[in-house]
Amino acid sequence: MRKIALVTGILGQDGPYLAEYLLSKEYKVYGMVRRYSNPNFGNLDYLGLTNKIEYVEGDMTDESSLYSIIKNIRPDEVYNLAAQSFVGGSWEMAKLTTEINAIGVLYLLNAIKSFCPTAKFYQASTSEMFGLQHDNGFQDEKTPFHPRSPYGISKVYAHWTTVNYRESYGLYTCSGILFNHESPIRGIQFVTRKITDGIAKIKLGFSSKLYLGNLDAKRDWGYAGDYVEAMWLMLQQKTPDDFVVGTGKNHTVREFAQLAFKYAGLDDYKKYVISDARFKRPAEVPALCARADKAEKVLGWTPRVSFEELVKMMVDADLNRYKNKSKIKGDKSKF
Ligand code: NAP
Ligand code: F7E
Repeated sequence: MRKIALVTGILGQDGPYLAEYLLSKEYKVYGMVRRYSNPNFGNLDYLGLTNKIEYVEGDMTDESSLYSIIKNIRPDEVYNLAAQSFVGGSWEMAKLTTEINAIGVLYLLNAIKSFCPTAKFYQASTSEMFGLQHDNGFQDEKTPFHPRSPYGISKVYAHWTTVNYRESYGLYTCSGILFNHESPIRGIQFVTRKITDGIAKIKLGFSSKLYLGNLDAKRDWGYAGDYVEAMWLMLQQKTPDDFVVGTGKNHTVREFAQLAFKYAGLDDYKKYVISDARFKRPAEVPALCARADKAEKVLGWTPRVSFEELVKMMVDADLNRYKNKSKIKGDKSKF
C-alpha cells in the first residue's frame, strides 16, 4: 500500500521539493491549494511535478475545509507548510498572518485529532522564533524564544500548540525549527532570490540598480532541497520530537550579495546596490545561526549543498530565466 501524504503550501518553495522527495519514496501526494481563479503552478512546473500530485482545495483560515480534507484523505503523514511566510509583510498583515500561521494550525490539529489521530504531523517552525539573541551565538532546541515580528509570534503559537497536542492527546506531532533555506524557486520577495533575480536583470540589461534594506543582517542559509529530507526523517522516528535544522554557518546579506554579483561577473556590487529604508524592518533579527547537532545525531541529517554552491545555483537559474525572457522596459523594482 502506498503511503498517503498531505502537503499544505504545495505551491510555495518547500512544497514542490518535499513532493519530489515523497514521490521518489512512492508516496501518494495530496497538495492543498487555496481557491484561486488562476492558481500559480510555476514552482511545481519548474520541477516537472504538476501532473504528479492530487490537488485538494482548502484554506488554513477555513476550519471546515481542513476537516473535510482530513476526513476524506485520511493521510498517514501531514506536512503543514502553508503560511504567510514573509516576515517583512507581517507587520502590515498581522491579523491575517496570525489567522493563517497560528489559528490555522489549531484547526488542522483539531481535524487530525477528530478524524485521523494516527496521522503523523509536521509543523514548519522557524528560526524566527529565536528572534533577538544577545550573544551572537548558536541556537538549538533549548534556546529561549524572543520573536521580533508578528510572523515570529504566530509561529511560536503554532510551535507550542504542536508540542501541546503531542503532550495532551498523544498525537505524533513534530516541530521542525528550520533556519533560512533557499533555492531557485524561492519567493521573489526574500532577500536571496531578490538579489539573484536583480543580478540577472542587471546583467542582461533589464535593470541597473538593486534596492535592499539592512545589509548587515546575518542568516544561516541552506538549500531547500536538503531541508525537506529532514522534515521526512522527523516523521519516521519511533517517538515524535522537535529539531533544529540549519548549516551552522552564517553570512551577512552583504556577503551573499558580494558573492552573487562576483559570480555573475559584476565585480563591484557597490556600484549596483542601493540602501533603501523601505526594506528595513520595524524590529530586525540581527543574527541567527543553527546548532543542529540533535538532527545530525538522531536523524542522521546533515546539509549537502554549501553556501557558495547555493549562491551559484540561484544566480545561474535566474540568468537562465532572463535569457529566455523578452526585454522588460524600465527599472521597476517592486519589492
Ligand atoms: P512559501 O514559499 O511562502 O509557501 C507558503 C505556501 O503557503 C504558499 O504556497 C501559499 O499559497 C500557502 N498559503 C498561504 N496562506 C495560505 C492559506 N490561508 N491557506 C492555505 N495555504 C496558504 O514558504 P516556504 O518558503 O515554502 O516555507 C514553507 C513553510 O516553512 C512556511 O510555513 C514557512 O513559514 C516555513 N519556514 C520557511 C523557511 C524558509 O527559509 N523557507 C524557514 C523556516 C520555516 P499560495 O501559493 O496560494 O500563496
Ligand atoms: O530576510 C534582510 C532582512 O526576507 C533576510 C522566511 O522564509 O526565513 C525567512 O525570513 C534578512 C533580514 O528572510 C532586504 O531584513 C535586507 O534580516 O530573506 P528574508 P527572513 O526574514 O529571514 C525564516 C527562517 C522564515 O521562517 C521566513 O518564513 O535580509 N534584508 N534587505 C532584506 N530582506 C528582504 N526580504 N528584502 C530586502 O530588500
